[in-house]
Order: sequence, then structure tokens, then C-alpha cells
Amino acid sequence: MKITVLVGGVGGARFLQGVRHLLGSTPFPASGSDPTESGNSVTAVVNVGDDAWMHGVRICPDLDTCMYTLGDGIDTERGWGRQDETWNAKAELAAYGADPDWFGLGDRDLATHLIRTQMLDAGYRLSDITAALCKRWQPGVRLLPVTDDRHETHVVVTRPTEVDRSAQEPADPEQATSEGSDTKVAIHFQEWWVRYRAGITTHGFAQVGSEDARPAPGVVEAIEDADVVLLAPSNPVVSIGAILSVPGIRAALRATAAPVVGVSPVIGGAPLRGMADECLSVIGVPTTAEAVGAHYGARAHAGLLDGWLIAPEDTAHIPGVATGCAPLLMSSPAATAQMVRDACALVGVDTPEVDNS
Ligand code: FO1
Repeated sequence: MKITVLVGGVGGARFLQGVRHLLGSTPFPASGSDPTESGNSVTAVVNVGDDAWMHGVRICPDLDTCMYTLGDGIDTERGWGRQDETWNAKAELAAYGADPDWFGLGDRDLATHLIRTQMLDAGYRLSDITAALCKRWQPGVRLLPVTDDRHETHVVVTRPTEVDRSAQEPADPEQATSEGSDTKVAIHFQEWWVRYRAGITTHGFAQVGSEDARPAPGVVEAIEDADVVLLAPSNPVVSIGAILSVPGIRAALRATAAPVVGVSPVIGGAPLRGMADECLSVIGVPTTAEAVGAHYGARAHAGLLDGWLIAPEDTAHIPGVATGCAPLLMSSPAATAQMVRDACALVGVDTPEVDNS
């Protein structure tokens, strides 16, 4: 059986643990290996919108969160970065006054970014680099960046003015307006998310990088050849939305013979973690299971979904989409595996019984 999953960071990684629990670890298809030996293969198409250059290294938060989580190297408390982490390099950078000082660059994590940056400098593609890093971590599923091209999520905000305007008459009235609170700037998603915690006036999101970003090798095939495609309960705007914004992805999802099923990231009208509600309100989508499902849309009506799995606390009626209820708390890989099973069943795809032992 072949399952392909579109995932973001923390929620996506936990969801992949459930898919792996359901189908068992699938061989990481080194070139030429037959991933169908066990009859099963799991491919994760991972968001790269969070990716950023910081302190001269390339950081890929969602790929690393999936790799560390599935490879048992994640700090489970934070949900990102390495367990048993230290922050010496971060402290030394701050001592030099190096910006940014608001981003948590861990010493162990830094090794991953150094390897990735060296390989990028040597001309390797991100998808090849990810496969190389996964040789160490053995995630048990194939992790593919949605694109090898730069496709960062930037956020249009009104940056809070550093100057406390009540305390100072601006010397130059012009300067006052130029620093006025109505100045819109685009900042990187990481600054919006980590430095400002989405707590500033936000006008919209934009994908920045190569105008002609293309799906990474294997991504379209993984969508076309799947028995089922799942949209993980990741942030529908800056994770799933950023994946869908890569030219060619939507077309592949609408064309695949595999049913496409989404799992609601909203439970009881609120997101489980992260700031999906802030992101949804920026694009004018209510934070409800029904609104998010309608935002993805029914494949029968120019959208993407054949099925939409929601929590018992919620309701959703989306014409053309088979909607079902199941507990959506990813409290363990076995519980998540049951969610995956329920999502597949929604569109008539049989999967093995969940091993709860
Ligand atoms: N998230 C934070 O809230 N604070 C951080 O300092 C931080 C550092 C960080 C370093 C590496 C990495 O791979 C992820 C990191 N994250 C941090 C998470 C990151 O911002 C993710 O993009 C978001 O959590 C959304 O997935």
C-alpha cells in the first residue's frame, strides 16, 4: 500500500508517526531499492515555507522536525529542535550582538544546518540533502521537500515602531510619517512566528523565492501513484497552504486517481497548537472544521478533497466531500494510526487493523 501525506511541522510529524505505526516502517527507497518489498511505502511531502537563512546556515524547520521526531531525536517538550540540546553557539552569537538573537539555534541542531549548508554550497538539491541526512536518522518514511527551490513564506505586517512616539517629538515630521504605524513591511515567517508570536498587525502571506518553483523530484509521482493522499492536520495556511502554492501540486492532487482526504486541524472550534487561528483570520477563513474543509474545497467542485475527517465536537457539511467524525487527539502513535485508518475508511480505502499492543 502507498500512502502520501502532505505535512508541516510539529503536527505533521506526529501525524506521520501514526501513518508509520499503521503501515510499519517502510524502507527509505535508496535509488534502486524496491520500496514495495513490504508492499507498503509512505512518502511525506514536507513544507519548506518556514525555511530560512540564519547566521549563514540554511534552516529547514519542518523537514528537521519530521526527521528528528521520526528518528527519535526531537525535544518532545518543544516539539522542535534536538533533545538534550545546549545553546552555547547561540549565546556566543548574542555576545557578538549578531542578529537574530530571538531564534533558538541549538548546538546539536547546528550540525544539521552546517551539513545542509555545505551540501547546498556543493550544488546538491535539498531533496538529495534530506535523503543523506535521513541515512543517519532512519525516519522510516520518505521525507521529500515539496520543492528544491526557494519558496519561503513571508508575512506582510505593520511592524511595531521601536521608537516610543509619545516620548519624542519627531525632529522631522516626514520621518514621523515614514516610521508611522501604517508602514507595511514584509518579514520572514520565522520572525513573525518566533519573534512576534503573530502578535502584530498582519495583512497577508506571500511565497517568496523562485517564481518558477517546481515540485521536487518524486513529489508528483508520489501523489499520482498513491493509493491514498492525506492532508495532515497541519496549519492549513502556512503549512498545507504553502505546499499547495507550489506550481503543479494542486494539479497533481486534482488529477491523481488516489482519493484525497484531509484531517481537520481544528478541534472544537480551536486549533490544537500553533497559531492556525491567527493565520486563518488573516486570510478571512473562520476557525471551524467546516470552514477549513470548505477552504480546501471539494475535488468535485474545483477543490482538492474527497474526504474530510473532523472531531466529534465539530460539524461540517461540504457538498461533494465525504465527511466523517473520529477522535483527533494525536495522544500516541497508535491513537494517530486509528485516525489515519478512519480517514482512509472515509473514502473506501482499507488499511490494516491498528496494533495497540
Ligand atoms: N520555534 C520557536 O517558537 N522558537 C524558536 O526559537 C525556534 C527555533 C527553531 C530552530 C530550529 C527549528 O528547526 C525550528 C525552530 N522553531 C522555533 C520552530 C519553527 O519556528 C517552526 O517553523 C514553527 O514551529 C512552525 O512549524
